[in-house]
Amino acid sequence: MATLEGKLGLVFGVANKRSIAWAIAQAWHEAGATLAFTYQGDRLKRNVEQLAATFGDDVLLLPCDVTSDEDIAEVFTQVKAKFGKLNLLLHSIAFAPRQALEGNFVDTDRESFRVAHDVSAYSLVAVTREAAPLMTDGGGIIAISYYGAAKVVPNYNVMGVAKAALEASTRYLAADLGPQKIRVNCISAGPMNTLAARGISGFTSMLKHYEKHAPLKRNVNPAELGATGVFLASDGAAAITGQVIYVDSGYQIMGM
Ligand code: NAD
Ligand code: 0WE
Repeated sequence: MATLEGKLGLVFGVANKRSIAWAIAQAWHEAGATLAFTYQGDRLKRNVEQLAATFGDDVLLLPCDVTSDEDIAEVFTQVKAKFGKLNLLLHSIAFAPRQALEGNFVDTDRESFRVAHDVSAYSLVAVTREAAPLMTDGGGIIAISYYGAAKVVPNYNVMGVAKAALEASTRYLAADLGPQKIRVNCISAGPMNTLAARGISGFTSMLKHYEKHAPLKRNVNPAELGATGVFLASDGAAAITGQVIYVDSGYQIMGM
């Protein structure tokens, strides 16, 4: 029997087939979970519809811009109506205005800082608050982070500060919700060739840098993020909460 048989999950952050959210959703599905999806806006609806259709023709699909409290509330109203409860939630969302991801961090303007933190960190708090009352048998919540939360990665800038807030939020949420057997963890992924990485100047050389310097001398593939997502969501991880698990070919252990 698959490890997530009978589990009900909600996935935020699929944009296309390369999305980390899609890699984890596929692995959750293969492990036996039943999933619902949100998509950011009409621009992405078709993509998510087509991907979700590979799981069957009655997959729940809901629009959600995480900067909107109304959108978030409506998502959980619909999930409650369809599922009645929830076991798993994946948060795989980040955004900072493009100009904030180049040049010096010291030049980050107030609005870029606000938007990056609203979309990339506060949204985890907002969706967790709505999900918790539906997680009546306990639950597993996973967010996706990056090493720039912990160390300075050139140009990652305000996104690194927002990821630090995401990781700290994971710990505070884990402490609040532990008594309800709701676990909250981050997967810190090595660089992946997704839409969010496209057009980041120097991204290809970053992939080469990991190949050269990570202990495993290679990059990470989407199925490996999926497998970690299944583990963290499964009863095998029942005593793991508030953690940041690095899935990065070991890059994070190196000092030089
Ligand atoms: P992606 O572009 O496929 O996913 C990003 C998602 O964020 C998209 O689905 C987009 O619709 C969503 N999003 C942005 N603003 C939103 C909003 N206001 N409301 C709702 N959704 C919104 O790229 P990805 O690389 O799969 O990114 C997923 C997560 O993985 C992000 O948190 C990212 O920081 C993290 N991550 C990415 C990498 C990488 O190298 N690609 C590495 C580590 C961590
Ligand atoms: O979290 C990310 C990227 C998230 C992201 C991407 C974009 C591109 C388009 C957030 N906001 C935007 N805004 C846009 O307008 N990653 C971990 C991938 C990434 O992005 C970098 C990296 C890495 C790695 C940016 C600079 C340096 C390294």
